[in-house]
Amino acid sequence: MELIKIIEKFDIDSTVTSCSTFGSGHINSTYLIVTKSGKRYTLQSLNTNVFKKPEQVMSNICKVTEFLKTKNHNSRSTMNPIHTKDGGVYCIIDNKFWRMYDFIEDSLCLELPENEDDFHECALAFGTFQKHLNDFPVDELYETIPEFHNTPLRYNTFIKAVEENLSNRASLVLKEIEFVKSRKSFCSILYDYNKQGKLPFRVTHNDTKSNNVLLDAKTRKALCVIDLDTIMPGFSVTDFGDAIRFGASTAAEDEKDLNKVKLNLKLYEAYAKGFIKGCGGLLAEDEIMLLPEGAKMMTLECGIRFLTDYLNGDTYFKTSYPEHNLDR
Ligand code: ADP
Ligand code: GN1
Ligand code: MG
Repeated sequence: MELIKIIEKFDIDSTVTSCSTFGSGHINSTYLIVTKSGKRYTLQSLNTNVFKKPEQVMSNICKVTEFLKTKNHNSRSTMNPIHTKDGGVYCIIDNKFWRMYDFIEDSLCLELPENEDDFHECALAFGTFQKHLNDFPVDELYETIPEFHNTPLRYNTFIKAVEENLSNRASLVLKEIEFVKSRKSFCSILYDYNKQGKLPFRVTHNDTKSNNVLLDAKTRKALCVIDLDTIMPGFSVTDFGDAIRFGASTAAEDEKDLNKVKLNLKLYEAYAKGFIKGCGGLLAEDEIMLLPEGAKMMTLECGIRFLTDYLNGDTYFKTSYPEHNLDR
């Protein structure tokens, strides 16, 4: 595909001098664009297999970023969508959906936090994000992926994948299937707390990996929350939990040697402190008590999703080799 044809649709400052693939997300395709003046942008093609109504994703992002700009006065602290020459914020070319953002300069994006201070900063960023969105008019948000963190529903989808066995791989993962099945009752506990009035829905990010937040490259302080496609109503404890799942692990998400995969409790503690601080008094006592359950839930849920995708033949997450989803 000729990227230049796409870039030309956007209202950017000067001629493009280079364009290269960028980042390690599992869903979208990202490119780094450099112009003659030295200004940089990220160009992304949104995965429309995952986001069925991409225009609704952009509507959420525009509303949320405008709202956040009233709270964050540093221009590097909020994502800035670039307009197209005809005044929109996306273009569709050859059935692909494209959008562009200002590249946030002098920033660091960590696959895994290097130390407790880094992770504390990630937590401050996501906690503050939640605090800032506390008075966002939630009715204006579309649910970009319905029931995204509904773990009981994810469990049912998994059982369906086991039964359908589309990839013929079920016999290879009997142990993993049993592991999930034996945790069926755990899957619904957060929804049970919600029904009892102990866990409210809030405006949450829903994809709080440490590579979805940028730190300032010089100070290593929290700078900007990115990857805003899944902002929807959700539980504070799942935002906490997904960050722990990914960032408090002693190894990468797809590490094959399970002896290397442990929960680093020092990182856990640093994140918990930063998140509660960032939320600035927003979290109720019950929510704080449920943070550890959020961490267990998101780890189980994400594992269920990877295993489901493995059973379905790798149709959702990007994979680099056949067993990738299973390793994850
Ligand atoms: P995905 O949904 O595929 O995870 P992201 O929106 O998270 O896509 O972008 C992928 C990567 O690109 C990020 O992890 C980050 O490294 C980088 N990135 C994305 N947007 C920006 C930006 N505006 N400024 C700097 N880096 C960015
Ligand atoms: C995906 O897009 P990315 O890589 O930030 C996924 C998350 C998973 C994560 C697992 C929209 O996030 O839900 O937790 O992979 N995003 C979507 O690494 O499904
Ligand atoms: Mg991402």
